[in-house]
Amino acid sequence: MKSGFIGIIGQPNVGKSSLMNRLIGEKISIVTPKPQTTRDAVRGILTTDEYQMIFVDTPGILTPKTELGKYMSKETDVGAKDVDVLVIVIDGARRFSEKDYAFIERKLALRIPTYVVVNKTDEAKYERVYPILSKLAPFMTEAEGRGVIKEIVPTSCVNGSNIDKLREMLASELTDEVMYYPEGDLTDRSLRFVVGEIVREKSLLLLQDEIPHGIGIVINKFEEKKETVYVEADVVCEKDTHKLIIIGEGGSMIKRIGESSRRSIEDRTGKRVFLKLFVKVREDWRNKKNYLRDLGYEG
Ligand SMILES: Nc1nc2c(ncn2[C@@H]2O[C@H](COP(=O)(O)OP(=O)(O)O)[C@@H](O)[C@H]2O)c(=O)[nH]1
Ligand SMILES: [Mg+2]
Repeated sequence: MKSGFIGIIGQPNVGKSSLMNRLIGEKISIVTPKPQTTRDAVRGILTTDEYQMIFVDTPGILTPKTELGKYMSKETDVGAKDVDVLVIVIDGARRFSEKDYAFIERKLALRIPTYVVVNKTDEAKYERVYPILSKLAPFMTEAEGRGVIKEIVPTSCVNGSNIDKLREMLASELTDEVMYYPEGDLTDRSLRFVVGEIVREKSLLLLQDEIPHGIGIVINKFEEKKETVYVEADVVCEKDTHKLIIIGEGGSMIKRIGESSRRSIEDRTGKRVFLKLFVKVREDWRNKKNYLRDLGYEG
């Protein structure tokens, strides 16, 4: 039985969370088309008879503009440190920039076994992916001051292409001989945290573009019983106008967010879920330490 930690890093929106979910075969991290969906380093755990892989999904590289941004940036660093293997994810459908190149070079200097995943191959034409591969080619050979990319793996989280192959490669890198988590654990996070993430995901998916980045969820009441889960949560936003939009006409929007969240939590737990949502305004909460703490973004 082998085990180890695998950090998943890269730019926002390239599919890091989707990749972790695919590798584990369960939805652990929330996924939306919007950048900066992931705010915390979330561990996803895959245990088989042969190994235990602990993936660390991260918010991704960003230049922090708010206190929340600083927190997210720290969480990304956490996910890239003290891991046994690094997976750098690139969006194959987007242009590969000098910044991407420099980022990979810096990570190779850490001399952690590194795999580069070129994701979204279902969307990316070969003409797009090829220049990326040729830019990465120099990293396949030794140079001073850095390690080499062990393998470049084109993947798709939509059709599952090369996911099994990548999982096998990563399994071959595991060297620890400890079970870090009990069999059956899918994440290091509590159900309470997961519920907050689900409500945030449904809010991001259902709301228009300008609001999502300013949304946070505070769980005020959480009672899990044998057959039921009872939750009361605040959907926190930054402006009165946002509050009106989140509530929607006659409460229609918050009702949709609530119903869609409830279904998702029921799927996850197999229990009957009672969910009450309240919309609150906290001006500029992303820059206020005490609000950030209430929202769970601490440290
Ligand atoms: N077409 C396509 N879309 C993908 C793929 N992987 C992820 N996505 C989409 O890309 C967006 C961002 O994904 P997410 O996993 O949240 O990216 P993250 O910010 O890097 O964690 C979502 O809309 C996903 O559905 C893929 O392989 N192909
Ligand atoms: Mg993510």
